[in-house]
Amino acid sequence: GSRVNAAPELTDLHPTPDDILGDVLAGLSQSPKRLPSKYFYDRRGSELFEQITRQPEYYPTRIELQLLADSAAEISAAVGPRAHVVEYGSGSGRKTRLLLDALDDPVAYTPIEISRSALLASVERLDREFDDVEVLPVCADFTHPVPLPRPARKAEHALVFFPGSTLGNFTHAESLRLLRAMRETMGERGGALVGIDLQKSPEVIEAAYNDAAGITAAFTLNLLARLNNDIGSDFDLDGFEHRAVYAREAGRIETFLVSRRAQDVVVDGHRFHFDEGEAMQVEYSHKYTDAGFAALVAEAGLRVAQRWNDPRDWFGLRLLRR
Ligand code: AVJ
Repeated sequence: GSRVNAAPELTDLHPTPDDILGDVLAGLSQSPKRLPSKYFYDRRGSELFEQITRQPEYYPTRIELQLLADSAAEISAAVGPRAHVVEYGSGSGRKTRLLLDALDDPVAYTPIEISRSALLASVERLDREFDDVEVLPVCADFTHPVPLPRPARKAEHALVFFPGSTLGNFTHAESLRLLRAMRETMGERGGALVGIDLQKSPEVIEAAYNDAAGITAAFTLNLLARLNNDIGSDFDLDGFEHRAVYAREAGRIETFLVSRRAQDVVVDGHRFHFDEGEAMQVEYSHKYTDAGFAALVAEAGLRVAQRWNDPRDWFGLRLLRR
């Protein structure tokens, strides 16, 4: 942030109730029914997600933080000086802090985050901690084109930062669209630093999405509470339960909200019937192989320029270039 005491100005493109309603009606009209995982992240959802990252079973965050700390010097050398860092889904900003600390004279930081409360809290702290980095926050759904703020000081290149294996929450087609958008943002000389959760024992993966304390279940169910609040739907939170299973062939966690009984839900005057045991799909979390990830980015016109894994090969960081 700047050395003077002005709070960074927020570009607020938060989805409107109509945006949310449109997505929800479209998803509930499909068979099987589905809801977009991006709507997990209201104030409460972002808080619950932070709690998930502290559960003993949820390994990705701990490993990625360690990997960022251990690889800081190599990442900095590979990225080069005076970057404009653009982060997709920045959340609490815990990983950002490590990256900005590692990089050589980063010029600006643009977090793009759908949760306004999480974004405001994280930029307030980062702006105070990094005097020489211009913080340019954008509250937006990063799956839609987002106009990038221009830093006052000229950056040498853009670095897209996409940690957390958030890419894994998207289908193959959606991932390609995102990677191609990142390729545009990067420009000719820029790069992207992407975190990917790697394939491993299904027991380990399933436990991470079914923590014993029930935080992930509360996180999944909060989606319904959030929709009730924001678009006036009448989901009965006691009428659904969390289910997360690892689909080996697809290499992904599939999370569902399962209807405990036959019931109807009304959304903006539209009635949707759920059978007893009907599973509504709410999130994917893809787990990657090295070859699978390299093939995916190649399809988007990118290549893996450098790679870092933890010692057990559970989680990886990949530097992508054109
Ligand atoms: C947001 C991608 C980091 O898919 O692992 C965690 C979200 N959902 N537990 C993931 C999530 C349930 C998470 N990321």
